[in-house]
Amino acid sequence: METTYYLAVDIGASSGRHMLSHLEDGKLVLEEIYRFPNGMTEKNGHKVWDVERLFAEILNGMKQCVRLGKIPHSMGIDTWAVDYVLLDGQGRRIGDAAAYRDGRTQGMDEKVYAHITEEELYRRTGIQKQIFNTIYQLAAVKEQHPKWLEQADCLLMMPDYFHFLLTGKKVQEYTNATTTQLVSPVTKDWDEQLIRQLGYPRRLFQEIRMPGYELGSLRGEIQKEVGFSCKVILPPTHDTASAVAAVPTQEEETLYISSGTWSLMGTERMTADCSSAAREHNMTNEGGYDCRFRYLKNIMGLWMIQSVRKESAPELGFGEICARAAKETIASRIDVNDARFLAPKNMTEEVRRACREAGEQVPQTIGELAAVIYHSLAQCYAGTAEEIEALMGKQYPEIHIVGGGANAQYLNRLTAEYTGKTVEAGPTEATALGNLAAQMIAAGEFEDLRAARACIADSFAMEKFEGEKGETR
Ligand code: LFR
Repeated sequence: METTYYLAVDIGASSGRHMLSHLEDGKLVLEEIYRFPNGMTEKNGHKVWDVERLFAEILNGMKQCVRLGKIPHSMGIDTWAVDYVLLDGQGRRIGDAAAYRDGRTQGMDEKVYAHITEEELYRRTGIQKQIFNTIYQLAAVKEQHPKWLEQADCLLMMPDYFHFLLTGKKVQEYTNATTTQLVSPVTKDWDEQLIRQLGYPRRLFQEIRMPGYELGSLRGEIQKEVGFSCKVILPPTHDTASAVAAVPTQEEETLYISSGTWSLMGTERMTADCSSAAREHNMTNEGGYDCRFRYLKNIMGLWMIQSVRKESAPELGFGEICARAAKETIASRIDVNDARFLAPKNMTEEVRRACREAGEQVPQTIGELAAVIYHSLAQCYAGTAEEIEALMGKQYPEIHIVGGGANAQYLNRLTAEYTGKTVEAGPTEATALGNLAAQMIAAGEFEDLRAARACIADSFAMEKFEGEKGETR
């Protein structure tokens, strides 16, 4: 029998990859066929994404399928959330594709709250306040480039834009749409009244479609360029939604951390919790696969260590950095969720400044810096686990850590120690696996999410770290 391949294009803030998958003896086989770097660039004083280059890389990776003789039955793209492009009536981009860490959203919360209070906004959307949410980004456009909003015919989130370039079809995938903070968790559709209240043109927002939706086939021009045709099936296009779909568990409520540039820690719920308690804890209710809610919290994550490495020790691998950190005894801790670490000019200096201001020992070497960051992250995970347990009214004995960060054994060990819980690390390719799972469910390879998760658990090795609270503190 011929093998059926599926292609996930998974683009994160620091790199993108093409992952090809198929089933063999009931197990998922995953093959990385192409990888490319990503990162924000500066343009006209703003942080932006180079979407032209990203799309060229998407096509480059697709051509690799032809070289390997493995043509996918379907493909789907996932990326980070909240960022978008504006298009005119001819489908041409208006302005640059701004990156969420760009400073133009500063103060935009107040602009939004002039139309709707923060409390009411949370009650309506269940989305945590992050100054980079699309709702605040659009407030910045309204203030700084009102013409763009007038000219625009359509807004597409990043993966929807790439899907549009591939197929010519404009839709808005649900999981990523919820990160705009303009979607109702009840109707799972655009909150028309909210959009009107804020004065954003309604025409910008496209029809929302659930993961698994068949968008169409590659446009003729694209087929010619890459050398094949295949279906485009919407995965959970928000990378975190894909990662959560791939958490290898059969339990309905587990605690997970999707660990990458960000650490997203939370659980799944079948209904959103838009209570004031949830808002005060800055929990979010992002849309997930199968209409589940991703009840989670954004924690600054490995972005801090990636930045420090780039500035202070680009020659060292993360493994070596962890090894050096493990030898340090420095006791300084920082609040990793402080907005000062979102986009500092220099992360190394910002971490040192925070320690200095708190009267704590100032880390000097890369080992000391990494020790402060990793310990502070693990400490934050422990605090967050307690918050989630209090809000959910239950205890979780285990944490699943998925995504690239699950490779950081040192951090996994610290997490087990600080939380006192068993850490199950892996799979590291959760984002791509969730993307692929949605495609394979759509193709009938798996009956449902539960079956896909069981297969993922069976196909990849996990590493266990037993927690004994107190050891590291
Ligand atoms: C992780 C992530 C987070 C989102 C942040 C910004 O890659 O998608 O879930 O809050 O990036 O988009």
